[in-house]
Amino acid sequence: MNKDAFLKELELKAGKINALLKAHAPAEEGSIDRELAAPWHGVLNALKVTEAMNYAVSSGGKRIRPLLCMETFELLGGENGDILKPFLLAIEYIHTYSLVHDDLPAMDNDEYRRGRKTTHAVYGEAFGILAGDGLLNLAYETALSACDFCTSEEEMYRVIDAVRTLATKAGIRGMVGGQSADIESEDKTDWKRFTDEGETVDEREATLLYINENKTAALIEAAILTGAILAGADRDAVQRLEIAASHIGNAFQIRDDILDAETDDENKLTYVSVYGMEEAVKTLGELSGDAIQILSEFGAKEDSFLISLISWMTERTI
Ligand code: GRG
Repeated sequence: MNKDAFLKELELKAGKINALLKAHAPAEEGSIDRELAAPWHGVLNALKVTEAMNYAVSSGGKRIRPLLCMETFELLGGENGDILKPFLLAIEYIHTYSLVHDDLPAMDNDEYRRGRKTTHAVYGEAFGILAGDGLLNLAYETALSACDFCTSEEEMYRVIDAVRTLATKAGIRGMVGGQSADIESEDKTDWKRFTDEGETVDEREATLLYINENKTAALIEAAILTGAILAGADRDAVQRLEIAASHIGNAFQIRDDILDAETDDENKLTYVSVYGMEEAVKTLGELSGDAIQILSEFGAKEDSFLISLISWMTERTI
């Protein structure tokens, strides 16, 4: 697919995800939420949290993760799109919550993201925290609503398996674990560890790889794996796709490190600071090539949107 055709298709597909997000945005005013908020309405601004959540979700992300989920579902022959949609929303809610919390003063302390004020910069720190909490819970509430659209017991099991995968990859064995390691690594200056055998090991590489795999790749894995599971992929296929998804996620982070290389403090743990620019570019190409190879085993064509999306993610300049 040539670049122009791809970008046009991307705009169209991301537009569909945006429309879905908009149609399902929690009501800031309106019947159900107003009823829930009624005892406080006019006394406390109980709906401020939904306003902050919607502000965060509607602020123009690329929607890469729901797109990966949708494309994988199609690649694996998924048929019931009604059980897929709740997961497209859930994945973007989790991604958005992670950005909102990452921007908080206690973490990265960023005032701007995607060219707009961050959620806490507009709504205050407490509402930055609460909007993230709200989005995380809404994600699981929404994903489980897929049960309402299951047409068989087997589909019900797929939904449960997909929710479990999402929760694992977003949690301590995934994104939260990676973010925690990233934060712990920030002030670390001595990376040497002495083993019981009396050897000295430098832990910079292992820590970096752990952070990249979990902070960034895990949610991309969740997107691809939930798409495959909902489409009915068997265990072997899911395991193989997990490898491809991990390569894509790690390549995406290396690209991010390359883009940030000029502005980053050189003590910061990044792929470029640990391995150097040349090695970073080489590994990025290998990871993305291996991922595309695996996806092609599942029938993805070289000129398909999915393969173009992966190339774009790993060659991106924004
Ligand atoms: C708070 C538990 C918790 C985790 C935060 C996402 C994250 C983990 C930190 C953000 C910092 C960062 C550079 C993460 C690497 C992954 C990355 C490049 C995220 C941005 O994803 P895009 O480019 O964002 O898909 P858009 O804006 O397009 O949605």
